[in-house]
Amino acid sequence: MTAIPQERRLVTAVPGPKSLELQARRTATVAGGVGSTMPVFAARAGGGVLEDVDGNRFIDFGSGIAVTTVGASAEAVVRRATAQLADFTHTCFMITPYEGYVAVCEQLAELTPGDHAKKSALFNSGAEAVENAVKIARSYTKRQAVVVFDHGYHGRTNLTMALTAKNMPYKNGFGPFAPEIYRVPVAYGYRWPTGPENCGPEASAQAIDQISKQIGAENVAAIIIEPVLGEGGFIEPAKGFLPALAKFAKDNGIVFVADEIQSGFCRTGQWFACEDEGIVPDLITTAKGIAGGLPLAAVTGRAEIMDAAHSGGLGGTYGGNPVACAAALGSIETMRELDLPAKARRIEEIMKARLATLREKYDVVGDVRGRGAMIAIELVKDRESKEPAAEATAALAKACQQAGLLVLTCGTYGNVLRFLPPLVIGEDLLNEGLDIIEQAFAGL
Ligand code: PLZ
Repeated sequence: MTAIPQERRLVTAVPGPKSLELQARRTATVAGGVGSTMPVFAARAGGGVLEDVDGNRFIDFGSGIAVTTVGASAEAVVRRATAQLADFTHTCFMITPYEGYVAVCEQLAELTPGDHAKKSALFNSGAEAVENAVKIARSYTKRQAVVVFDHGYHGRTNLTMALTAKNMPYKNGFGPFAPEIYRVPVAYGYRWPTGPENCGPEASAQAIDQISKQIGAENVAAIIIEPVLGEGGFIEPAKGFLPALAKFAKDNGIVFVADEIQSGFCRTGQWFACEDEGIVPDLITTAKGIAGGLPLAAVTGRAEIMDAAHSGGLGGTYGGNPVACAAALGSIETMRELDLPAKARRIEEIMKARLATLREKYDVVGDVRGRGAMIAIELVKDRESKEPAAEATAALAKACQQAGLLVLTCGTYGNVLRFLPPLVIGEDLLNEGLDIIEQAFAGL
């Protein structure tokens, strides 16, 4: 493995000539519905840097949407996945099982919150994990309704489109959607009408009231929530909201599902974001960071719930592919060895300090929030009306990208700049990335 130099370097225009050439081939042959944030094609990546086909090196504040937490070519991931590739690529766990799958489930049982007996099932993508959490919860409770939240994101398959809040680009024209899905308010502190201090109790009371009156708690199989909402805008539910819903679920025999696909695996400074308020979910869905870039996802939870589905009821040809499992074991090993939760907390410290000065300087910065290496700026046209500033957000992201920093946007209103650096990024690169963000604001 050739380690990629950990430095930003721009040697051509962005995009450069080779990327433009590939772009033309892509336009001719890749479906238009598949978009890309960056106009450049990747050649290699590792640590906190992504190099394009023209030799430009970008500082990576995106991690392929919170996936390459350990970097895009972490030593232990490459070593273990390579060894597994040489042994066998696939047998299908449903046909001939193998140890790697079991070892990943053991790790999940150990690392996820709670000391109860746990079991897991492995899948290929986050959306697939969420779909299976719903299957398992329905099987266990013998109920059908599923409760999700404003600004929630859970995937692009038919069931998970129904669970996802935002119409464009995820749902528009793709219906009809799955039935028995109900959406209730979430504790979005920054935009709560009576202020962030009242938000937790008021939002949880509203959500619980709607569930009770509109669905009936006794009909609800699962409540599914991201402990820090990702695509919806890096919204940390105001304090008290998650515990109130978890308690309501427990009191009413509802399976409480934490979707930690984006927030999990060290991202927020803890192994899982729901630990922040001591939540012990009945089921937890994971993907993204779990396997250092290889496709793997899981549902982990209370053994009695996980065992509710009949034998043969859960699975899929590739679920828990042996190479992806080997990569996951390498990724988890790296997280433990480098103490990546601590690294995420350090990233938060550095970023929050720098972004606080931006907030003082520029009125367009409405809110700075997030935890660990899951940090965001919400942009507004003015602080009084909080009218979302989507155009400024897009312009800032583009300016950063042109200067050699890969940043992403998110949010229901498209007005959130989000930062998801690999947790192994060097502090120099992190600070250089923040310099570029500062310059982008200065040039707005
Ligand atoms: N649940 C909380 O964040 C994936 C998707 C971006 P898949 N988020 C990034 C896009 O435009 O498709 C995600 C998530 C949470 C579920 C998912 C779905 O995970 O692996 O993309 O299916």
